[in-house]
Amino acid sequence: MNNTSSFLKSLVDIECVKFGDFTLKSGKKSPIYIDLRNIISYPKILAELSVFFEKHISKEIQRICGVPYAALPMATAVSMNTNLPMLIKRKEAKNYGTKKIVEGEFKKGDKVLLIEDVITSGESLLETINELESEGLVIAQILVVLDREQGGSDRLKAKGYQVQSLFTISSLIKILFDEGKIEEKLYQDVLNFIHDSQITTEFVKPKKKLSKIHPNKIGQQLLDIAHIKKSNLIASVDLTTCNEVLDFLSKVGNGICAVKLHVDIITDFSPEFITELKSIAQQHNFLIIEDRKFADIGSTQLLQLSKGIYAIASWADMVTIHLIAGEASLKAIQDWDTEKKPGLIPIIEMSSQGTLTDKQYMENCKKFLYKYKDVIGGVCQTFEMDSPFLKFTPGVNLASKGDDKGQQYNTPEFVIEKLHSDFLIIGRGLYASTQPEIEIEKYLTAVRNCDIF
Ligand code: S5P
Repeated sequence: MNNTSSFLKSLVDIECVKFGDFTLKSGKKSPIYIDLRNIISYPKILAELSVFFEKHISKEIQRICGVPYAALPMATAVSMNTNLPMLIKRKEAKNYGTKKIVEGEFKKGDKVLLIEDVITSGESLLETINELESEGLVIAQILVVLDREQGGSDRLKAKGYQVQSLFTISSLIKILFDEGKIEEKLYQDVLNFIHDSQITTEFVKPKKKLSKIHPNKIGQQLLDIAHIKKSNLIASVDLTTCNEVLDFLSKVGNGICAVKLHVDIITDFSPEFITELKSIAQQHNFLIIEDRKFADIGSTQLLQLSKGIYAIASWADMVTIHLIAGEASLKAIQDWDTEKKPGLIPIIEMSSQGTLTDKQYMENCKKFLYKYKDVIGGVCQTFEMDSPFLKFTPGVNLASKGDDKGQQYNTPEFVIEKLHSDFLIIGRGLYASTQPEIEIEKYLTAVRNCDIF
């Protein structure tokens, strides 16, 4: 028996891997149960595990960090054997003294090996990655003891992280079966279980095509443009002078179906800017979204839409709106009897780290969101919009995973194939490029390869 087989058999012996009839948290039945926490009661086995890890550690690694809690003793063992210093990421920042989230010595740019016990959805790994990265650390390698093969590694891959696992469930049970430790029926049951228990959240659902029909006139216009131009890209232009905005749009206009502005950050705004903007939009055939994120009582919102130097409703095809003020604030716009009214794109779920738009918030939005015909769709990440409402997703970037101010990015492929978004909102990925006219082609290729048109 080789080292791998004897190690895996010992995991069964110490009941870190159990077979039977288990009911998971989700209510689903499982023939296998894995909990590697018990390994701390068997120091010899923990030491053996450390040797498996050590074989894979890349030379550039400067720090080791375990995802709390199960992987902390594993990281400690590896650290002691390799003499690589360890870091601990706290579950919560201390609310006294230094308020540190990462304990141990490090400097920005240090290359970290992240160690995890089991990967299922990849959620806790992602959380740890975000926190370490926001401290300036670089995730150079991720090693996991066991991959449950339920889609977690793919999810991380889509975000640009390669997960290396020492073992997978299927390799584990194959070895146990070959060694006569489990019967063929159990072997098959576990394989079927893996097959049937792919994570059915945001990232493992079938592909969808961009719809062609929308009940709202502006929604329909947006879909028509997207299909004609074979582009579901919305350029978010957070530039601060009229010329910069217009110049940028003249470079990317042919590749986008809409532009999203924050008009209030333009330092030299004048009504002429709007005239020129509309002319470029017409020339290149794209719509205009003002990302005003209204978030007030209904009557104030109507004033904000129609008055002031921006008079947004007079030129924006669509506007964004928070639903924090409740249903009445949406209804006020719906009931507003005016000649020109923009389509509404409520913000249901934000892309930023630590956003308060949790599941409960989204469920509350859902209770009234679909009742209003001015609503075209919503800004969201994992939240699934009911058809025919359209899903708009910001936080898209081909080259970056986030910034140091809370933004979190996904790749275009991930956003379309795993989050099932209809429209991708891209800001710095385009406007911060020195050659946006070349950069947009990369985004267009990425979305066209997803086969949604
Ligand atoms: O959750 C959100 C909602 C929005 S509208 N997260 C976001 O980033 N946005 C906006 O999308 C944000 O205000 C910015 O204008 C754009 C993203 O820009 P980027 O440079 O980070 O791509």
